[in-house]
Amino acid sequence: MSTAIRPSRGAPALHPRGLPRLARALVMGIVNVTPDSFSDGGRWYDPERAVAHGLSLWEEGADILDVGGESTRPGAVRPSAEEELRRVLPVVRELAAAGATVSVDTMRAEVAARAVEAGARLVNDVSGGLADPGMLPLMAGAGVPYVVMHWRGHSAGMRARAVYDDVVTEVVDELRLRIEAALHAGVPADCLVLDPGLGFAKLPEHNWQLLGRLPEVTALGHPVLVGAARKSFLGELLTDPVTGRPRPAHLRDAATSAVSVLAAAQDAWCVRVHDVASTVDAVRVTARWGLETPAGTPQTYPL
Ligand code: PMM
Repeated sequence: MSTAIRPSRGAPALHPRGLPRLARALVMGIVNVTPDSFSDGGRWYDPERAVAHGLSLWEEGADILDVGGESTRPGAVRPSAEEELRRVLPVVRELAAAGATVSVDTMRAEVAARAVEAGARLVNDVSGGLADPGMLPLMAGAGVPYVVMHWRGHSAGMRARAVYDDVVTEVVDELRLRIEAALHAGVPADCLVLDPGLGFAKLPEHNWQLLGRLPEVTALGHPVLVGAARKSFLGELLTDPVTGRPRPAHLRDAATSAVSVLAAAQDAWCVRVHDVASTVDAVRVTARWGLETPAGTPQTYPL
């Protein structure tokens, strides 16, 4: 049988509790309130600008806005908890008050707790509960979905940890351990979302293997989030043949869209991107196409 990618369904089969349900992959728009993120470093650092940026992504059709106050790029210095709270809380509060579905991108239980109080409806923890021992107990009672990403440590030592015999098997095994830890701590199963963690302790070839074998991650039985947005493995792929320079981050959106479409066609639940408007169009096409395949499900939810 051919292993070619083809849209297998009209809608992601799995769906975390309490979040909007659509007949397509959801689109999470990125709102970084940081001075130093690799992809948009400093552009939205001021909370007022971050809110305005979030609202424009919401108008473009984002299903979720992911507000983060800590850059995870290699070598980034961690802000204090106070500084992280100062960055994210006003932005979460205002976007939630405006009616947006807001997610908080944090590894700290305290920040997650305060953000949920301020209206966040999803906690996105790139450390999968490993960075802060308070996170899983918090998520056991927070009543909102929780993204568990594959992670092997803070950004300072990330490259040295990008060592695998078989990256997909190891990421799946390590995610399974995080699921067990979360369930053991009391996090409800229907709140758990998984993420292979593209670029986190992964070399480009590791990211491509994870994408090419995404069904092994979805087979864990939880909704899957894919975050490829403008990451350096795309920049490396699109290296200029004349100058030998990688494609700069702000010119990686078309490549990101291609990843989003292919991930959606492989039943990803959500894609995390900067370029919301064209990604929404792209995942709607993917879902519509999938309705016509033999495995397509009747369309019960909006497209
Ligand atoms: N990547 C970044 C930040 N947060 N969260 C999840 N769940 N998955 C990711 O891949 C992810 C993330 C780093 O990218 P950014 O600096 O553009 O936010």
